[in-house]
Amino acid sequence: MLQKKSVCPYCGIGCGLLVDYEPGNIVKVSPMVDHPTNQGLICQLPVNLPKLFTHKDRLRNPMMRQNDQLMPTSWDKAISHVALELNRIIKDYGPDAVAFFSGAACFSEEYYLANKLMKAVIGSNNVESTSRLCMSSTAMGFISTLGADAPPTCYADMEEADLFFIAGNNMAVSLPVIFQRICAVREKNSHAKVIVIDPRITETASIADIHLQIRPATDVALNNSLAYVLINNGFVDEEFVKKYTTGFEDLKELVQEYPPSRAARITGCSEKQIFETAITIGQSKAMLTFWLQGYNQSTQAVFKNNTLHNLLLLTGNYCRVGAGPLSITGEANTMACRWIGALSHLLPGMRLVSNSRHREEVAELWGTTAEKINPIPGRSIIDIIKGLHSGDIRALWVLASNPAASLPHTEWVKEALSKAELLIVQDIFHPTETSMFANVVLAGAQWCEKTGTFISSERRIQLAEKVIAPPGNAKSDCDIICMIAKEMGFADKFLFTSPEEVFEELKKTTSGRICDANGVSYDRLRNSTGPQLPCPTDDHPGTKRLFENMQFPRPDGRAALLARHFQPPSEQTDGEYPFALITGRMAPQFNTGTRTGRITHLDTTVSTNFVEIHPNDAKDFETADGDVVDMISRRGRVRGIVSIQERVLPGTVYMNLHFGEVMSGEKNTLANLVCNPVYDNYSKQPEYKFCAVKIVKI
Ligand SMILES: Nc1nc2c(c(=O)[nH]1)N[C@H]1C(S)=C(S)[C@@H](COP(=O)(O)OP(=O)(O)OC[C@H]3O[C@@H](n4cnc5c(=O)[nH]c(N)nc54)[C@H](O)[C@@H]3O)O[C@H]1N2
Ligand SMILES: Nc1nc2c(c(=O)[nH]1)N[C@H]1C(S)=C(S)[C@@H](COP(=O)(O)OP(=O)(O)OC[C@H]3O[C@@H](n4cnc5c(=O)[nH]c(N)nc54)[C@H](O)[C@@H]3O)O[C@H]1N2
Ligand code: SF4
Ligand SMILES: [Mo]
Repeated sequence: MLQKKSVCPYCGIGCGLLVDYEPGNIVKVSPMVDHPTNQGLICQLPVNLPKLFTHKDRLRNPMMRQNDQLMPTSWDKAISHVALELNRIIKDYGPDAVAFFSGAACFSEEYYLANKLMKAVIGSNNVESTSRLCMSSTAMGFISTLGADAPPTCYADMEEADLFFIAGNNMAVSLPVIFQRICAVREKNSHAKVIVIDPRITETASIADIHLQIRPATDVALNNSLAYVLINNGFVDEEFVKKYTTGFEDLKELVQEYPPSRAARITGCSEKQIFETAITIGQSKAMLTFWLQGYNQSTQAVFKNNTLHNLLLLTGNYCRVGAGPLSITGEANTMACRWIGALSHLLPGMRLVSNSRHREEVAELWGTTAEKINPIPGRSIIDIIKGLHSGDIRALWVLASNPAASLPHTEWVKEALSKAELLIVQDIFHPTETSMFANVVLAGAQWCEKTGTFISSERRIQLAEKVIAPPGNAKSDCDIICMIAKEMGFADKFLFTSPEEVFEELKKTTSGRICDANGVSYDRLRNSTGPQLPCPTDDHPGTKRLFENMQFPRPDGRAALLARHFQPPSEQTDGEYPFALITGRMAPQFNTGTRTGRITHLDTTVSTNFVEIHPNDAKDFETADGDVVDMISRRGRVRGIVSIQERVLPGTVYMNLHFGEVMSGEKNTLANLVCNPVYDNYSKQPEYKFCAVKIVKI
């Protein structure tokens, strides 16, 4: 048996994996024991990966729509059609009529190429990735609080912390390896404490010393109240605040409006619990905070992030061993999407399209002029969907994403996709909810069938190499993007013959930036588990923690304490729509389930979607376990089986996001049918975690 080391292609923790293979066949995936991230740990998702390589739905050839049917075709025909149509639409309607949207499962090299083609050559900033749906609020939180989208901590801080503050993150399900590491710390250190903030009694809450079962969308009020108690009870690290932060007086004044008595009314947590939580924070020696979609997928998402940073800064828990914000990203390469600039306002190397110096720097590296790069940020993905409806966007190119299932308000999204003059879907499977709408489907190679790099949540860059050939005529996403660029007439900027050559170019865009990767080469990565960025030179060991000198990349060098008021979510429950719906994840499925849903073993654990409802509400609505109900919002209707659970708050209901029609075989089981396509104004991340619904028995 042959063996190669690799990196997990699912979540953003970046666990090191060993792939056992024989020629043409992936046999087994197991955890690396000597990997600093997972240290021999693994979750169930990658273990089942070998089954994906031989699945009957794997794309082996590109497909084109003929007489309203998608039929296999040759690469020549598919690429020539894509290039002709893109060029026609650009000529007729201008470059802004074209948009690109990707998931975060691809390699950094692939995002780099697509971004270059769109922003440097086509001249459209409408480049988006699922980082928008997942991490744009965290990114804006970091930018506003500390001056750059630069997560400062590392996983090794977990073994040094004595308090874990876990808010809006069900890590026992979604980030099992991180959860296992925290459980191990707790076993070793009886003083280490866990605070969980979640409206549900989650698997993660089962290890909590304090669980605040907060009303959904009210975290800003809670965080302000915790700051109130810290400030008014002498728990502020005054020297730290004075030397390294700005904004204390404004924050102090604002939080006086959030005494625990008021916060208790807003959040539903008790005054005593709020007080006890603040005291626990104040007394801890090293607090590490985790947060994810319970914060990020909300119209107050960036404010939730800012007010959490406030708690760390007030107590001096920033950028020192064991303390600080440890932000874990969702999909494998979300961090790279942010740093490589696969969002509509960004350029590679943590630069902004709106900054003239940044445009000049990138234009020089891209062999073009700064004028070619549009200074106005492009559309967010929700605004791209609006653009398809209005006719401002005519062509959408989707790479490794399934927006027909992952975006909120499914019928509205599907209607938009069907209006596109050109919908290109580049995936590894067909059908997906999105590929069914495509004019052209491009057959991509998946993990282990191509080579490239991932950047993990702790800024570790790692190489995942090709182990077997892709099936049939499928090609790497790098190759496909280059073929399209060449056919459109831009061969000179896409003369790459390997992902390594792309990496060598990409690297140059990071020089002198926080994401500096100039000390990284494929050879170095082959022989190591990868350094943490920045890593500017060949002999640099990488950077475990950022800003240890407490100099922050804001104009005054200080981190900002930000005074942010609480506001309710954009949609309210009322007599007609009495329940607040939360959507989230379960362990055996990943996102829209195009991969995990196809593995029979996993698929059979739960075969249809369910609605968790509190026993009191179930009594009021006369529903029983196993009843089939429809949940109806102001936008749509979704079906599920009732699961009566003490774990949800009365007045809230919970549903998984995973069950699209391809997985369930039914058109009405996807939570996004009812979700709300409104977003946080600062991050443009949608509010997946709150919408008003009613329940009717079927
Ligand atoms: N098995 C598995 N693992 C995954 C994924 C998967 O699909 N399956 N997806 C990956 C991806 S892309 C991501 S982004 C991560 C997501 O990982 P998580 O963010 O942990 O997952 P979610 O279940 O979406 O939401 C987390 C929690 O937020 C809570 N919540 C909802 N509203 C609020 C609120 O207003 N305040 C607070 N404090 N909490 C709230 C929910 O009750 C839920 O328990 O998981 C990654 N890992
Ligand atoms: N209601 C609700 N909706 C949500 C969320 C929620 O909590 N609630 N969470 C949101 C979040 S955090 C996220 S990250 C998004 C995820 O949204 P998506 O990224 O749209 O969902 P995935 O299911 O991960 O889709 C990834 C696609 O990439 C394909 N793929 C995998 N590897 C490759 C490859 O190497 N090449 C190519 N070409 N294709 C590949 C897979 O087959 C799949 O179709 O969903 C969001 N949607
Ligand atoms: S925890 Fe995340 S990175 Fe680690 S094995 Fe599971 S899915 Fe992969
Ligand atoms: Mo995500």
